[in-house]
Amino acid sequence: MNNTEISRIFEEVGDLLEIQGANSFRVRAYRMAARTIGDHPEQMADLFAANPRQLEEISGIGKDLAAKIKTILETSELPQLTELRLEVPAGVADMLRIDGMGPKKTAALWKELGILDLDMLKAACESGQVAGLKGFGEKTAKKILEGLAHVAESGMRHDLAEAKFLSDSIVDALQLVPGVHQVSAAGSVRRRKETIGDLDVLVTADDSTAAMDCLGTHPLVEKVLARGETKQRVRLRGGMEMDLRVVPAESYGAALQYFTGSKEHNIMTRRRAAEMGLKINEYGVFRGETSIAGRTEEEVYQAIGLPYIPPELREDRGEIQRAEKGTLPKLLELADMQGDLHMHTTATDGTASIREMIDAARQRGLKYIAITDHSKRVSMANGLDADRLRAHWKEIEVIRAEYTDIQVLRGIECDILEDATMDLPDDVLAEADWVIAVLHYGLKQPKDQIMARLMTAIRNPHVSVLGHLTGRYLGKRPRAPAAMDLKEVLKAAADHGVMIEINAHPSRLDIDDLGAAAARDLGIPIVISTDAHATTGFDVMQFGVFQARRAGLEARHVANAQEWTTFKSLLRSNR
Ligand code: DGT
Ligand code: CA
Ligand code: CA
Repeated sequence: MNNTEISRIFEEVGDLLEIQGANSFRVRAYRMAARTIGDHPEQMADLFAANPRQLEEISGIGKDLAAKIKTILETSELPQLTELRLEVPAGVADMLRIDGMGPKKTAALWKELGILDLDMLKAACESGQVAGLKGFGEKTAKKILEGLAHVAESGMRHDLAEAKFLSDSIVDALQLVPGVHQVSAAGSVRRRKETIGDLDVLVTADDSTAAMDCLGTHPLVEKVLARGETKQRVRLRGGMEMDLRVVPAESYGAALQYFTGSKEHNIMTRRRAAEMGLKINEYGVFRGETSIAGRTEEEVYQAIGLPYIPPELREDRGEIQRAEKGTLPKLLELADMQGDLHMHTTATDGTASIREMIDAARQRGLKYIAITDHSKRVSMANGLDADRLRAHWKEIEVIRAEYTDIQVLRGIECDILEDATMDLPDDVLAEADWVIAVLHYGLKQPKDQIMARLMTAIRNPHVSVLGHLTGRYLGKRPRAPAAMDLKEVLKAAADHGVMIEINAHPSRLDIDDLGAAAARDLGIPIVISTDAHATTGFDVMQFGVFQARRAGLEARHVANAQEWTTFKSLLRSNR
């Protein structure tokens, strides 16, 4: 169990306790512990292995929670959570996935109206029952219906970070099995799609038994759903499912190509093969009965007259034509990233100090960063007003002077208010090295108002970049993007020299791949930033890079993949 998984267990305990109406201090203790553990730079398992007492000494943990962490580390589960899951129906907990529904509203619907799942909730909204409930009303009922539609649309998909973690863990375990030769993730995880339906893994092996036994008894596996000669399907902890396929070595490349997909890309490769008088399937490329390729993916693509196409591009978005013409992009890589331009400190809702964030960034080899705490509208995060922000910037100035190998920009993540004004006055923004303009509130406003707000930010001469532009959330608690004419926003950004962020947080990935490609086509420099709220927050950069690769971006398209001197020349103050 890693910190993320332990953190998720505590978070779920907190949610279920709150739905049950437990003491708010108790609920808060679990939530805080979840966050502390999730953000902790060292693994709980390592701390525990070194000295079990160390867990108790972490601030916000204490004896009681340390004992629970011990149980989780030793047994991979927490009996308390198992009990809570029995007491609170799964369908009730599902209501938390609806945008705007917290534990309080969920509890009211469950206890007052006896609503047990999303279908019952939909019916109760439509019949007016929900609107009639104290504290709800017409508007809330309508919002819940919209949220329900969005949940239904996004289905039970999981975010890439969770899926990739599970997939990597199992690939690593399979690699150690004697007699297993090649192992690879396939499917949407390999294509780095932002959300994942199920996991797909391929192996070649002398005999399939050992590989399947390894998977069947893996600690992350909850249940073996089916097992045949060459295919096994399992359910993992947390609900994801996975297909393992054992394939012959001479077909490995063909199977990897086939099961990596996408289905749409495969339709195009199959069509192309047919036009060449060939047949392509998961066993190989065939001329008549004779296999002419199949051992490697390179060989498969070569057999149909194409260079290797990176998995991230296999979505039938013109990659076959580009491959044919030899114009595939040389995709951005994680190692290209030089800077990170969106992060928080203890001045607002971060858990690390300015100095700790700078040190962690240096350790990761970053050459420049921007410290961008919240503006005052985000009162929940203790957002900064002009005075506090200026004091914060002073502090950054003093600290950054101590460093010669990293540039530290004095930044701000400034809210664009509901009435289409900026949360901080122009004279303050003018003093910043880096201004991220964002929408946090009023995301459900009508399109015209959202557009007016974005235009305010774009026309502001001090705004450097639009952060997490659409405001969407992926994963367990999905939130729809704000209504906007994206093309028009991007055109205006291009005209006014405003950059566009790919927020690398796996539950945001905002702007998405298609949006990033559209921005690139308009010549807008893309910035990929982590939005780190802790020193460990830098680790999500990879997910931003994956999204950029899916957009077909090269290093030259990404502002913070440039050397400091080049990046510096892109700053507004230097133009
Ligand atoms: P997911 O799991 O919904 O996130 O998406 P994928 O792409 O992983 O889809 P999945 O797991 O259903 O299948 C894995 C790959 O197998 C898929 O990307 C392409 C291939 N595949 C599956 N079914 C078909 C099919 O009916 N036709 C073709 N050509 N390929 C298929
Ligand atoms: Ca899949
Ligand atoms: Ca599958």
